[in-house]
Amino acid sequence: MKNNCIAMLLAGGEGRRLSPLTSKQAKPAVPFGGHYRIIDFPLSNCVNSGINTIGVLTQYEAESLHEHIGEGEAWKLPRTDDNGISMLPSYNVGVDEYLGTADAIFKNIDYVDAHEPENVLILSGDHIYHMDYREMLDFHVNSSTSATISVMPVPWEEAHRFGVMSKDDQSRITEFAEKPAKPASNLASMGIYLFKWSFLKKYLIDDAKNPKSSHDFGKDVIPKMLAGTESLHAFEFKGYWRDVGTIHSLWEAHMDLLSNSPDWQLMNEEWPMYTRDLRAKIGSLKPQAKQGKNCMIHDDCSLEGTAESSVIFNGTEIGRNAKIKDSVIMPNVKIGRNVIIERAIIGEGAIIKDGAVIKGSTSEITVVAPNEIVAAKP
Ligand code: ADQ
Ligand code: ADP
Repeated sequence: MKNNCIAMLLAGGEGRRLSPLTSKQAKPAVPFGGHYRIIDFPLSNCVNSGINTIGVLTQYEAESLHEHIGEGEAWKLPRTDDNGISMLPSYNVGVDEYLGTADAIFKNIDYVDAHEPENVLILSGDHIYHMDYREMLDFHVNSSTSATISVMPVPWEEAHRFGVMSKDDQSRITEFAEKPAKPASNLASMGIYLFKWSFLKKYLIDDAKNPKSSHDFGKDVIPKMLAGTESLHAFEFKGYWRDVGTIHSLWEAHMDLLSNSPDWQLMNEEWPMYTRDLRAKIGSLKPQAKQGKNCMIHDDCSLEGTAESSVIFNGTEIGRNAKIKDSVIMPNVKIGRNVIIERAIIGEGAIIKDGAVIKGSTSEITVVAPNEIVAAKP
């Protein structure tokens, strides 16, 4: 069946910079925002944008994503012959050579072909945002282009973490550099691409034949396209978007949830969020709990101590006289009495014993690994 646009969601990265949160989990499966996982953002965006065919490309710790997504019912997208969420492995088990993001799509050309899409939307599994992809698709179609990259300005000091570019007054991309040491622009690629499938397929096949390529979109495929005859277009996204690939950015994105900014509301009736836990409905997060000042605390946790400026996930227990501040407490964490936690991220299932003190600094957020046991210093 002819399908105008399908999405391919890259969810296989190892997420080394999010270590130790990613030691047993793929980066897109890391908890976010009280009861979600990072991958819920692009998946919910697809559902809300009317994109109902999604291939999820897995690789590193794929099990954690399979467990979360299951058959896709939570997103109302159970797999049928024509649409739904499909889990697609992006490498051959037993072959340990690691290839990049473009290779993951290349290895699934047959899946895309089977849907005969006009356009393919490439998404990342490590971004926090609400975006109506139909606006990008309209821009893409109206510009009669084969390739559109979503872009937004980022702070200059962070530009080196991104692909950065320049564009002309027709929104055509004139220069692109992937993670340059000295960025010439702060207009960043959001790693969200919309391609005419016939155009992308040709470049993927060429790239796969190139032994010098690392088979990555940002490093290899986009620069090759830019050197070709067709122009690439930049679609400027106006909204909240954060790449949460580092511990600091993951922590900051949680603090952004508490800032009550009019530009960014996680709970938005017009843009519902879906996740595996069906209890996760609008309203079940309390922005102000009785013991919590400026906190987001899941209904399903018990708080005997006090919390300030923190996000506390489901299933967490916080003991008497414990003090939590500027922190992210992931699901099912047990925190004992008289514990002090400041500027930290506590991984899922960790146990913090009575009297333990965990403090980050202004420059560094402290992380406790999932399931780690932390005792008080004698
Ligand atoms: P990065 O974020 O560094 O830069 P990278 O982490 O390599 O890109 O990959 C993006 C996504 O693909 C991630 O969600 C990751 O999990 C996943 N992934 C990586 N390798 C994969 C594989 N082999 N199979 C399946 N999934 C895989 C990119 C762009 C930059 C841009 C930033 C914006 O390259 O130009 O600025 O995204 O965040
Ligand atoms: P990070 O940059 O934090 O490591 P990513 O998951 O986005 O997070 O991966 C970035 C790089 O890590 C990739 O470009 C690749 O070089 C390497 N990488 C990702 N997954 C694997 C893997 N399964 N095996 C080896 N290297 C990997």
